[in-house]
Amino acid sequence: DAVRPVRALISLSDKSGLVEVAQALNDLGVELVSTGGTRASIEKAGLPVRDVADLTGFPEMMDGRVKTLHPVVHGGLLGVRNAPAHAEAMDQHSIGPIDIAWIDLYPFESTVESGAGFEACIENIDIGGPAMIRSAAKNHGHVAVCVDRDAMDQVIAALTADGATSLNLRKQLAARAFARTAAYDAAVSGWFAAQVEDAAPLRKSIAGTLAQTLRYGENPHQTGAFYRTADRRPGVANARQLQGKELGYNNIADADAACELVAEFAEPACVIVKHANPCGVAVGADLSSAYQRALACDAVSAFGGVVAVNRPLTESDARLITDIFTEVVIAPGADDAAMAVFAAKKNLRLLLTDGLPDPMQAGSVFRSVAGGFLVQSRDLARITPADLTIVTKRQPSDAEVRDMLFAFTVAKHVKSNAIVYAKDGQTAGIGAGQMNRRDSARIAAIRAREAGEAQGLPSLAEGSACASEAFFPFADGLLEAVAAGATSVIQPGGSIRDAEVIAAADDKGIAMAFTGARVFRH
Ligand code: 93A
Repeated sequence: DAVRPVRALISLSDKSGLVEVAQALNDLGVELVSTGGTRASIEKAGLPVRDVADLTGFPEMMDGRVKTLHPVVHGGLLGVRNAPAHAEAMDQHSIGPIDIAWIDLYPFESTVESGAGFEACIENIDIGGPAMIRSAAKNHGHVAVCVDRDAMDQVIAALTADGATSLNLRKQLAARAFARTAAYDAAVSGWFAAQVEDAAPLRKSIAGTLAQTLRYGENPHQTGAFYRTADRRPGVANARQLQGKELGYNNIADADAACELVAEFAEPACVIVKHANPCGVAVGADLSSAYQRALACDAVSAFGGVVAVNRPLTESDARLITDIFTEVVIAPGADDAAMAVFAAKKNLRLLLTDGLPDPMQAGSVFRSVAGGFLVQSRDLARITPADLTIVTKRQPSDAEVRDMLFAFTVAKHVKSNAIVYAKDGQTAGIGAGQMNRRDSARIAAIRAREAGEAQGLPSLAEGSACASEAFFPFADGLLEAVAAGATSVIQPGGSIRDAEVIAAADDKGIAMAFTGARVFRH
């Protein structure tokens, strides 16, 4: 199993450590063969090295695109030394064995990262390098393949100690080599898909790079990791963390939920999220007022929540937000004075996104199921006044229409069944994730009543718009909303009992609009 190497092929774009390794191999009596640039570096250090062109009998050509793609190179890497037919072929065609290959590949990933243009990225797709790495790794029975300096050091250590590489070591190196070429190809395919306008959005959004290994997943006994996709949408994955403890799995999920919702609003807005659902959402004249109004919806749930805003934060905003315990703040920016206020709260995680995710940007959403995963396009439903059909005798006022649309936008970001009461650009009560709509309507009513009580006011749902993210299958849910104080209702419509639900609305004298679009979220 031990291989005493006679010849090594070295082909590196990044020449750091090259001379040191070449010297070590030379001292160990291993002959060196290299491609143009690599050979020049070794020669400059005064060490003996052969040009691969001497072996192939062909010069490097086509701007280096073809330098090692030749039977003499691949035969030397792939030939099974103890297979008679292979040995005969090597003999017949003067193919000398190559026992060590150290190859690093053109720097495709860093070229893309640097923002280089299309042609430069294409030219940095290595063809000959991966071919050699795969040849050498396949033939690990006879060849030690190195894809980084660390692997090369392991080989030199083995040669220094035993004068040979063991099969066990060569197998480990081969596994690492195939992992490297797979990752390289994934980077190429992900980038390429993103260059093609109509490329399947799935390919574009699942081509991810590891952003962070998480301390754990949703629970401490689960592992977790965070990947960034190639579409570079502004938001939590591309945010800068300025301070605070390391982000956890749930922090990231909640920060995303908050940031995606707050980005829906044109006016200064604030969203407070707990357990993936908003507990307070409001717009205001400025962020401070939006935050105070969002907090007033449900100050109990807001404790330890995630706060998202859609404008850069100022000092006064930061003072208000740091008044209660908040886990994460995510904003497009923050001025120096605001950052100084946050800095005093060491544990608070401050994320700056330098932009907002475009709610209308196409993309894909995934969810795993046993033995597979589901993919769907992002929910791009956006309801405008023109989309509404008023189905009741009473027409809503302009203020009611504004509240309806605000409430429906929030409902799109609440787990189903979702009921949202809202008034004057502020949520009054949110009912999330119940298995029947009437319960969601009741829970939202309790929140609105308690929030009112906390401020010495009647229920915040008095005079509110009620949004339901899917149709009311019966009149009972609508009647709960009316009992809570709602004077207008917005819902998709489309139930076989719509007539019954409309009749109940007319009976109570409220205004109701159908959107025609459902915005489930599970
Ligand atoms: O252009 S290639 O795809 N065609 C080849 O035949 C080839 N052979 C080696 N790229 C090729 N390489 C790559 O050249 C290696 O992977 C290495 O990264 C680089 C080293 O080139 P040089 O020694 O000329 O600096």
